Amino acid sequence: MREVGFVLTLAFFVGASILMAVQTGFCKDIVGVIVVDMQGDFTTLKNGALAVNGTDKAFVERVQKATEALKQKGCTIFATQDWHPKDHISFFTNHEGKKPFEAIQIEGRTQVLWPPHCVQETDNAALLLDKSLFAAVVKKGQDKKYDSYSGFQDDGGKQTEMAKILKESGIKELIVYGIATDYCVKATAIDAAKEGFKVTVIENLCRGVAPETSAKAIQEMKDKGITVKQEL
Ligand code: VGL
Ligand code: ZN
Repeated sequence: MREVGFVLTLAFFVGASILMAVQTGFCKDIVGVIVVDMQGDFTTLKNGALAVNGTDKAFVERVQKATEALKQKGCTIFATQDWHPKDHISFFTNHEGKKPFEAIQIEGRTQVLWPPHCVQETDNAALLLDKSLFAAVVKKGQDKKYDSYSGFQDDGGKQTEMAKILKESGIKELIVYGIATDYCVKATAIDAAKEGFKVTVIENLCRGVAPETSAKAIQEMKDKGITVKQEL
C-alpha cells in the first residue's frame, strides 16, 4: 500500500513538471527553422552570379543575428544549400541560343534559365552564416536533369532527406526565411506546409528576385495557410 502511494505521488510530480515545462515554453524544441540558400551567389555582398536585390552585408548580418537568437531560444536550425553540377539544366549556358532569365518548357515544366550559380565546391556556393548554427544542411539541385527550388524535393519528384530529418528531430512547426522569396523560400515553405508542418515565413529576413513575383509568392503562401510575419 505504501508503494502505491509513493508511485502516485511521484507520477503527480512528474506530470506537474511536464505541464509547467510546456506552459513556460520549454518545449521550443518542436520549432525548427529552415534558412534557405544563404549563399554567396545569391548576394550582392559576394558579387554573386545571381545576386538578389537587397542582399548586402546588413541583410546577411541581420539573418545571422536572427538565427542566433532563434537558436538561443531553443529552436533547431536547418539550412538548404543550392548545389548544382556544372552541366545543370537550369543554367542558360547549357542551352544553345538562350539568354539568362528566359523561360523554356522542359518535359511540360516551365524552367527559368539562370546564370550559372552555386556550382558544387565553388567559393560562392558556400553558406554565408556560421556553420555551427546548423543541426543539418540539406543540399539540393544536384541532379543535372532537374531543378530544385524546394528543400524537400526536386522537379522530378525526388525527395531530399529534409522531411525525414525534421520528423526524426520531433519538429512540428517551422520558421522559414532566406533567399529567394519568389523561388526557393516559396517552394520550401509550401512543401513544408504540405508535409504537415505549421509554417511561418518572416518577410524582412527574405529577399526576392523581382518585386511582382515576390508579392505573388507572399499571397500564394498565405492562400496555402502559411503565416507571413513582417518581422521575427
Ligand atoms: C534559387 C534560382 C535558382 C533560389 C535557386 O535560391 O531561390 N533561385 N536557384
Ligand atoms: Zn539554383
